[in-house]
Amino acid sequence: MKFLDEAKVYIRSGDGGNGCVSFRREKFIEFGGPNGGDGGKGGDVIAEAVDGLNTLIDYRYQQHFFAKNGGGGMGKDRHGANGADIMLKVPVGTQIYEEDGVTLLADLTDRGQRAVLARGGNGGFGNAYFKSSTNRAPRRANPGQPGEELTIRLRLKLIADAGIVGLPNAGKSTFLAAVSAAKPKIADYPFTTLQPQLGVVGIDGREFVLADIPGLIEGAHEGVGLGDRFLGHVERCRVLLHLVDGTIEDAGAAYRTIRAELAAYGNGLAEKPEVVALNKADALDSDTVKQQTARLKRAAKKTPLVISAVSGEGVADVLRRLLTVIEKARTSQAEPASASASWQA
Ligand SMILES: Nc1nc2c(ncn2[C@@H]2O[C@H](COP(=O)(O)OP(=O)(O)OP(=O)(O)O)[C@@H](O)[C@H]2O)c(=O)[nH]1
Ligand SMILES: [Mg+2]
Repeated sequence: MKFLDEAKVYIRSGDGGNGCVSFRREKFIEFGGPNGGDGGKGGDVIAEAVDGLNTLIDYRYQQHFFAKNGGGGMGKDRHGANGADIMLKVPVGTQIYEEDGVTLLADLTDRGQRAVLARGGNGGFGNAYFKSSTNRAPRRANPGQPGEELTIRLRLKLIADAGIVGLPNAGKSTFLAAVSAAKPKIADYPFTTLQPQLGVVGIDGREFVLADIPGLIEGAHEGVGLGDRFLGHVERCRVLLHLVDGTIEDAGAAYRTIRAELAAYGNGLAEKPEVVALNKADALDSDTVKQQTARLKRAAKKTPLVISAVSGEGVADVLRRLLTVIEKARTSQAEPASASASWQA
């Protein structure tokens, strides 16, 4: 299945049904009085985060979603039927923006979480409603209120606990494949990975989700290479794993390149906790390991772990470090009321 993480969708909620003007007319009953019913409410357009979806590909094929209009009120005090809602099923982690792509309407981070995106119009009152002591035969009824229409943008930001960043060929996908059941494509040319991949990692009886994203290169924030658009998928991670290929010339320079891109992207990525690892140790002699570690340490201002995604050396240490940060974040997160709470249906 193709991966798609952005979609533009046009939605319209239902109009309310009109109120009805009607009078009771029966043989032998004088002054039967008004009996026009109210119109029904128009349907809402609602988004819901569901399990089992991990792309927005469905929205490539259908981009228009209309809820049903409410039915008109009728005589004999009959209320119009309410219009049916329409439900947009989206993967967990989907953010919904206004057309400008900046104003956030809803952030659906939990399974089952819902947001009403467009409210159906209320039905109009029928003439029975306007009956009073001074006007016992009102001839007016309200029209239904119109629904809302708007264009929205859906943006999927995968929910992973940890994300791997690094230059192309650093061994990110190899690492993911080594520690999880994920089967990303691995090859010795840059930009093997074209789409983010997720894997579930088990360590010390605990689990977390690790994301592998396409490699970054200098200028990614200006669109060079695959650009930095996939960085959105590590925005929600609690910790980054920064992999540096030990076989390249200068591990320190590679590190700085990626850090510069993270800083240029913004959104808090540069401030995230980071575990730094020098990869491909199996292919290096001990002098080179020492040199590269020293360069990397100078650049990162902390001692990197030395690992090999191929031989497995040091990999468990990396996972434990990641897990420590993740667990700490999990326990300290006393679930502050989410900013989008008012949008939940
Ligand atoms: N010797 C050795 N080779 C490795 C190691 N890890 C990865 N490689 C090799 O490095 C090459 C690139 O690995 P990938 O895992 O595809 O790298 P990537 O970072 O995912 O690259 P992109 O998806 O292009 O960004 C492959 O040929 C791997 O076999 C390692 O620990 N030791
Ligand atoms: Mg890859």
